[in-house]
Amino acid sequence: MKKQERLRTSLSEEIEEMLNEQVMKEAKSSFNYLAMSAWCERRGFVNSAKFFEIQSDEERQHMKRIFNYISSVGGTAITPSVGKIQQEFESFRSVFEIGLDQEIEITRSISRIVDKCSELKDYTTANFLNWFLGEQVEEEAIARRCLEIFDIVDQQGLGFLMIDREIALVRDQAQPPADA
Ligand code: OFO
Repeated sequence: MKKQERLRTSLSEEIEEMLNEQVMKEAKSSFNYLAMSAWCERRGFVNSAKFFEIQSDEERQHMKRIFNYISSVGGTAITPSVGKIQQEFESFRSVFEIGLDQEIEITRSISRIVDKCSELKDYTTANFLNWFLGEQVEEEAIARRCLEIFDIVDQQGLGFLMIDREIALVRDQAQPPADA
């Protein structure tokens, strides 16, 4: 059956597997951001809660974009299981550090798929993934800017309040990728 299905798609088994793994990573990122949003909300950091909620929605869009691509080129898109999601965080700052690490890992993961696409001459998928590479430049810049705010502002009492206010502005100030 598997062989029969492969005859109907130009997608190699290897790339299909990597794309499905990426679907899972985007879904996990979405849930991670949702947990971060709830953590911020519980501590009264309402702007940061909103910030992470938006991030979560975006990751879900990314997941769907890849999921739909797999289907549209005749592959088998797999609904992901994401495992356990971290709900508690050491500090306000650590939430943003984890966010940046997550974005960096996603960038590397997409780059690995693009590498594999070059090796297998799958230019269609490489072209599809280009959009994600542009998006990652923006997302990493946003996450780094958030951490810069922590570096600039004194991290206690009123400082936390200022950080939370500044976080509300970060997405508006970010430059969109050229082809977004
Ligand atoms: Fe979809 O991982 Fe970032 O934005």
